[in-house]
Amino acid sequence: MKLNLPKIYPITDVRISKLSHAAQVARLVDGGVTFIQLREKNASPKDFYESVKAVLELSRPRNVKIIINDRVDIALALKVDGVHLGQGDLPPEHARKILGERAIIGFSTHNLEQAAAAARLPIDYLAIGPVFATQTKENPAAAVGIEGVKKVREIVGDFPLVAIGGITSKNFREVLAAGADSAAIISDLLADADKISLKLQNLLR
Ligand code: 3NM
Repeated sequence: MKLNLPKIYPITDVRISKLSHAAQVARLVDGGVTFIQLREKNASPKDFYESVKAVLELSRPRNVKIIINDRVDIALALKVDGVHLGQGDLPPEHARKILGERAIIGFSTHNLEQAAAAARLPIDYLAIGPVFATQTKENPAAAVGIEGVKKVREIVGDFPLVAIGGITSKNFREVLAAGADSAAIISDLLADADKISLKLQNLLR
């Protein structure tokens, strides 16, 4: 079944928010978010596992979907809703075999060729990025811009499409108008942790 993506797709970041994953999720959920990716590039697998467990205690009773970045093992261990994989992670076909048909699998792409190839994989959505310059990801690919999002939309038809990289409350409407179903956002939402809910109000309005 085709995945129905929400317009805003927040991704957690402990360094940027200076909050635990669970504290970020609590604020995001209070702000009305229903779909969140947990991204952790620094903690040990055990610490990330514990963080995910704490998040699930909060998110499950509230019906919020949680997607884990990279770690198929942790997603499987905790029966999380899904995973988001990068070009260098376990290939999506294998993640699908491990996690089963019901898991949500997202896959990052950084150019038109990768996006075209991704649309033929057993995934639920693909992400294109960075759309704009970003400080959040190490060694990002070249920004594809609004034109890149439009081209990916043309190439992938109605495949669920997330745009990521440098998206803010100022440019996210343009990104959606270019054809993205959803805008994934880290720093603009989380950099000032006390304003997460205000930022969301502005975005979701
Ligand atoms: N992936 P911000 S860009 C995690 O291009 C990530 O695939 C990207 O953070 C990609 O909203 C990116 O702070 C960082 O720019 C997004």
